[in-house]
Amino acid sequence: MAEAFPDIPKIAYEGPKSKNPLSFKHYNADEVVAGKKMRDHLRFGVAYWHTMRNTLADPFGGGTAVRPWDDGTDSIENAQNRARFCFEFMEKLGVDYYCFHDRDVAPERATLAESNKALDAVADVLEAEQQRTGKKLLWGTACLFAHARYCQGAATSPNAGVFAYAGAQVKKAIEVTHRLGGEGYTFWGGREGYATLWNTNMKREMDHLAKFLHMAVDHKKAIGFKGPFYIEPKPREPSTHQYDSDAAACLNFLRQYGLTEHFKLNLETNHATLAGHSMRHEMEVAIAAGALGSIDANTGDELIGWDTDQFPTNIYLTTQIMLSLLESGGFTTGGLNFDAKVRRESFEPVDLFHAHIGGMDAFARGLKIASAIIEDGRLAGFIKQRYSTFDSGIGAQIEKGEIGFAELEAYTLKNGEPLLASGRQEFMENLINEFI
Ligand code: XLS
Ligand code: NI
Ligand code: NI
Repeated sequence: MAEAFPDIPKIAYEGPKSKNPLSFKHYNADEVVAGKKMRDHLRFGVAYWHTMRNTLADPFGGGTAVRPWDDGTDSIENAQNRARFCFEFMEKLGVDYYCFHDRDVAPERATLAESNKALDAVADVLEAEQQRTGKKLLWGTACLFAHARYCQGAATSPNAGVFAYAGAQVKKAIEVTHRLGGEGYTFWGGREGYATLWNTNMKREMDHLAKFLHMAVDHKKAIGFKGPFYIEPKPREPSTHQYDSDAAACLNFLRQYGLTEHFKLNLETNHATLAGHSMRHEMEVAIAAGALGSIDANTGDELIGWDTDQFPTNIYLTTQIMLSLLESGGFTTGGLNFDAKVRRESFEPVDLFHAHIGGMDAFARGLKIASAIIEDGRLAGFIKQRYSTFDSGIGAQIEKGEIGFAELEAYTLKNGEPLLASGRQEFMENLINEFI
């Protein structure tokens, strides 16, 4: 089989002085930073839907992507070839993981049985390619938002037949993920929300979503799939409001319906900002609940109010992400999946390389900077000091839960006005910039 990227060699680390755009300036897979190889900290993944399937259409115009290896048909053969080319891409790029939706890798057919058969036929190739290359599946998922039957939701559709179809589809997607040794499985409920409350019974829809997720947990146990389930929060788009709107809403939903122990979160930068949060905020919410699972690494545009899914290049952003990640102990099953697409103007195959190389280098720098900040210790030292009144005396008693309002009143009557220290925000911002 001819190569998809015949002119592109394996991308090598050439260091910061290199002027070769098809080289890494900072990502050096086997270099040890903070006690671990960079590849093991970062666990990069290629998003099949963007890299292999996105035609780069937007609401104002059709696709522009030039992908000579794809014959444009929905034949099984084309799907299988595409799968092989995805592995060529990962090999040349030196990325260890990939993620897919069932309908990215294989075409949807007229019946569930035929669609499942198509998926199996492509999974055969994915499995063989994984064995050939050692590449791994970070997570799988089911596309419950593209087909017309899901226009009013999948697990939250008002139609029980649609709920059933979605369940059957997820059953198969989990099985295929399991077969391919997937390290996790993601639920992103793009249409699990509403377009208008005028036609919606929110309570009933949320109850249904919870039932659906419980069924998924039961099935996972039944087939022995050990990887975690992830919920991927997003506030809206395509729905007006998505029930999994942000990390806190997801965690509350999971808790309310007794699902907490079975789910972690897959956080996406662009979704965080759409929800009115920073990515670091979302990460800290998840980490505080012991629920950080994986990351969809991308970024939005400050001036465009939708999920533009751009490749992350902002070192300040990657530093924040890596700082929270390192402080939390790093990934176990998760990774940095580039849920990102090249711009519509960047239609050549080589642009896929530029995009991923840039994202990988940006995260490599974020990792090194975050590790240097931690090693330096001043940031953590300041924060520790800032809360030090809770380390002893009345503060320690509060944290231990030993006292109540009566003791606080007695303390305050005796001690009067507390002595407050500056928050030093500008000092801290300057300190971070020392490292960037
Ligand atoms: C869309 C989501 C989607 C999920 C997988 O906004 O990011 O791509 O990651 O279904
Ligand atoms: Ni995503
Ligand atoms: Ni997204």
